[in-house]
Amino acid sequence: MQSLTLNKNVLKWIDEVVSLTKPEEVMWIDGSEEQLDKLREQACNSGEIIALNKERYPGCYYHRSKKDDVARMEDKTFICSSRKEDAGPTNNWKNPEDAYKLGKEIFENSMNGRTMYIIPYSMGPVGSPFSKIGFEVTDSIYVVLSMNIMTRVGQKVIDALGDSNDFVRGLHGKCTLDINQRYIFHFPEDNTIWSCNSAYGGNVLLGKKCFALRIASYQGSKEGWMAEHMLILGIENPQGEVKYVAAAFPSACGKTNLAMLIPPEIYKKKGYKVWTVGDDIAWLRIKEDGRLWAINPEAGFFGVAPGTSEKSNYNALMSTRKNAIFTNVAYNLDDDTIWWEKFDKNPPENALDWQGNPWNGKTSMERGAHPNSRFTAPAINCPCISKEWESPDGVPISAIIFGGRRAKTAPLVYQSRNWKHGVFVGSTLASETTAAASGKIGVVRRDPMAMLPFCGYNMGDYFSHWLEMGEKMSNPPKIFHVNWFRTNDNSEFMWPGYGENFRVLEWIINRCENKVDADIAEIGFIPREEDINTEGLDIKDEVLQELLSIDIDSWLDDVKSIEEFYKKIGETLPKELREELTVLKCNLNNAMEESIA
Ligand code: OXD
Ligand code: MN
Repeated sequence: MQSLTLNKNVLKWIDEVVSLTKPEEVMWIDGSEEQLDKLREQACNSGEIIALNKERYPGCYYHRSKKDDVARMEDKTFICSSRKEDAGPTNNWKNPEDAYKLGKEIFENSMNGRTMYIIPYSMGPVGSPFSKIGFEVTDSIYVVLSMNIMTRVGQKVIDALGDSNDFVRGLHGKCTLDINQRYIFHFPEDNTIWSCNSAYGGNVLLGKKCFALRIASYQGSKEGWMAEHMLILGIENPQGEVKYVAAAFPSACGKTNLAMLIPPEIYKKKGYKVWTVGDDIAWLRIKEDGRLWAINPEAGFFGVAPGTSEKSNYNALMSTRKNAIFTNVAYNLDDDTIWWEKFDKNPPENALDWQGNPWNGKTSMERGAHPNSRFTAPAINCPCISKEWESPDGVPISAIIFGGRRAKTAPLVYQSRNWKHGVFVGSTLASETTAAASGKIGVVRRDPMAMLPFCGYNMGDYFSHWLEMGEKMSNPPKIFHVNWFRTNDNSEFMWPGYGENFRVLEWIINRCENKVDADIAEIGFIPREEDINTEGLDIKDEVLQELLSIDIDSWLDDVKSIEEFYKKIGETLPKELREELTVLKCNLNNAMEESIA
């Protein structure tokens, strides 16, 4: 097939990849529906995907990956910088020479008898000053079809690239899917990603975590911008003004739910609305107005299926009703539809489970869908998608929100004193494991800015970059921390969560607009009770009081755990953050002494 480009940099690299992997055929993905339709048909014929019920799920397909290939594999993920210290203490590191050598051994002849697909894609709207271009070479049609949902693909991307050498070179091969030979290598200094022996989205849709977070965070540090693991949403008030916030949460804290939140009835009646710009990744740049602006570099959602229902996240569910791909969920043989745990109360009786075994959802004790089964859905399907979601200029960010799952320590919401303190709050972000996940409640895992698995360089240098970005902004976003997961003595959640989180967002926006005062506490600004609107919410005053309270003892414990974590970061930890830790410790010790006196 004719190459889609005359770009010598691209062609030279493709030649190298072809002579390494030796595919039988090479196909350039031009992004046309005609070409994609042929690939869909071919993948249906080979059994790689199954077409779902055309009336109920038009344009949707079902896919399964291997039993041992169902999640991101952090122990197989490497940052291959020339110097080990540039990968830092939180990443696995491999010397680039060794990684290329090992990769070449695995990829050699691996596409014999297969077709190699070359996918030109843009992260961000094509041509936006925020956007970046990548190529993914793959031997999987599933990857082609999924990349076509998650990114902008095809000839228009090639045209935007012109003869530039500024593109990320991604090589993916299924090889033999051998878990022992599975690697996800990132070469930040070469704009290169190699992923082999996996077919699971998080490891093989190279535009997402590999490029848009790991490589892009490195690029951002060199070029003066930021790539963050953040949702972006807009909050519209009854006057029609929209304010945007970006929010970072570690996994299992409800990021997609917050991104697509439906405000409580009393707010809806008044005319408040929430608009989704993105649910997972934000690329942020400072503009001439001294503010931070953000785009969502993706074009789709790669969401966790189980737990998604009309009740828990109507907007996410509706996003999957056409042109979506479902992976590792249960397949209903009676009507060619899909099902997962908590989808509804009516599991299919004549189905296949996520491994393809016969499964009766009414009688089986086994799960139908894998806990990390996924949907890949076009963002444009989302009923609350923002009209700015593809704006090449991005949206201005009023607030950055960090959040974790903390049973006791963190209050419902607090505001940092300033940017530097906010960076401290983000750098110490943590979440606790739940009983369901580990059998042990309250094991704190530090996940700075929710970027622990995704920061493509040294975490201490990443913190410095955050501080430098703050220095450059005349009007930086205010930084907040939220915690929807505080529990009472009976281990019950005290805050209702979901749509009711809108009440906290309202306080955050009011703070950004200087509309409400707050109390200054040891850890930052805490809302006054009367400033959290509880109209229409069944919550007792003393519960709200407790939700906003600070338990000095558990904060002092937290300080110890932060000290440990900072020790691990080592000498690249910026001194500003050490100072913030000292301030926090002093504030807490003073409070403790006062309470004893
Ligand atoms: C994701 C993740 O899949 O953070 O978005 O793991
Ligand atoms: Mn994520």
